[in-house]
Amino acid sequence: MQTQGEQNSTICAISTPMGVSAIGIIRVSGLQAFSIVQSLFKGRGAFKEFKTHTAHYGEVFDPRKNEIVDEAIFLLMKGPHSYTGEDMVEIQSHGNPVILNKILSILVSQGARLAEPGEFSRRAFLSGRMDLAQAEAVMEMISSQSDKRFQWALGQLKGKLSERINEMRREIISLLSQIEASIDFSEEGISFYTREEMDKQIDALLGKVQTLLAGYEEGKKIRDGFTVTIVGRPNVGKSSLFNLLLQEERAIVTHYPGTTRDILQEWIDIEGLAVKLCDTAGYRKTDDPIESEGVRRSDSAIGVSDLTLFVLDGSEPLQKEDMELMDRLETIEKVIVVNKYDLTRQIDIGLIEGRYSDIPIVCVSSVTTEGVIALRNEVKNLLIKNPEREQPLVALLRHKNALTATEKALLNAMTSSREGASWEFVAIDLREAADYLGELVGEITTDEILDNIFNQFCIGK
Ligand SMILES: Nc1nc2c(ncn2[C@@H]2O[C@H](COP(=O)(O)OP(=O)(O)OP(=O)(O)O)[C@@H](O)[C@H]2O)c(=O)[nH]1
Ligand SMILES: [Mg+2]
Repeated sequence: MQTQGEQNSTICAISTPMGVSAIGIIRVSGLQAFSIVQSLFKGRGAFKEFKTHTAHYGEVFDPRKNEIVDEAIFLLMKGPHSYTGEDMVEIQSHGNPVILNKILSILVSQGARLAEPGEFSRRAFLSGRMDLAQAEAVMEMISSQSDKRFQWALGQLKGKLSERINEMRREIISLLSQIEASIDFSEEGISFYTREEMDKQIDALLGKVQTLLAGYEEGKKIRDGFTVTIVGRPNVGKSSLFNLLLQEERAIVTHYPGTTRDILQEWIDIEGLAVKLCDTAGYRKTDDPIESEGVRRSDSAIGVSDLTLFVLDGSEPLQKEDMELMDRLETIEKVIVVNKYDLTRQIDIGLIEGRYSDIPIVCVSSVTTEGVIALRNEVKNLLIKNPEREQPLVALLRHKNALTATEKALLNAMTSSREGASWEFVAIDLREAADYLGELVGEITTDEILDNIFNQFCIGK
């Protein structure tokens, strides 16, 4: 928890990664930002007279030693129109850690304090520049490894989720004021809402909350990544397909059946989605203890997958073991991949289509790469069920928990209302629902919640 003094102090941090680079950036924010930076600025003009959002060339001067440290560009932003909402300066010097640390130490000697992780964003939240869900989006954007995750985080930063939450919260508050009016005028026999009207309104709100919650599983996967596992009997070309999708000769490929014994996992990008791709040991009944363990491991990998690529060898007729494995995968979402399509076809595709009519089939060659684009598209379409989603996506556990609590409070309100409980009881549950939504966007918050969120940020953000 921060004291008032700590919150009012001027903070500084290196905001670029530590290492040698063309430029490095130091951020300074707070009431004294301009006067502190002025004391190490050797250039034309004075910070208190500069216009906001202007850049100034100057030398960085160490008043303690009376020496020049570097040349830099000083970007000045006056509060409230800055990231933190306070007066800010960004010093762009040469990207050498020795220089950057030297500048930092001068700033501290002149009265600034080293920023804690996420403190710039915390100040942005406290000054009302962004709400809590938006502040969380900042961190998500920084750590995004895939395009889809980045797009989701950007949508949240732009307030997509917050708007929806605030809208629902306003609706609940308006219901509450109707109830209060009904209570106030109840002695005169005036009621502003009938029970049916109230039920309808609560039901509509519940629907909105449940729609948001329904997107959580997909949102979580977009954030954390999907798992796709390649399965099939030995020698059908699983490892060859794994290498092809990975674009790297990662797995050992030989013409000996039973080559892969352990599970190999690598992250790949499938049309903007982060996917953990797993190659497994070929499925067959065997007395070899190593291979049996491989098959057992394949089974558990399949159990935690979002999708399996069930590989068949197109240059051979369908085998008993293929069908046995297919039965084992009955409840698992899958794509049938007919591999070795460059060779003379022996497999009867019509037979497979007839037998497994509801499972998509893609023909590929791991040698010529034919069909791989179609396979990637199929995988993406199966992982993302609702590409045209208009609803903001909920992907953070904190948001899911707040929405689940809101849902529960609304259900309680609904039960009270239907059972004819007094308006006061309905109001208590509705007030609770509004508070949970308020927590999500940070209208209602505690230092503990803020510490939990911002401590996960990096220093300098
Ligand atoms: N012509 C042709 N050969 C392929 C293709 N895919 C794989 N092969 C060959 O098939 C043999 C087996 O390939 P792997 O990728 O090791 O097969 P696997 O399914 O991983 O085999 P196990 O690890 O033993 O279960 C190798 O000789 C590959 O070169 C393909 O699309 N076309
Ligand atoms: Mg293999």
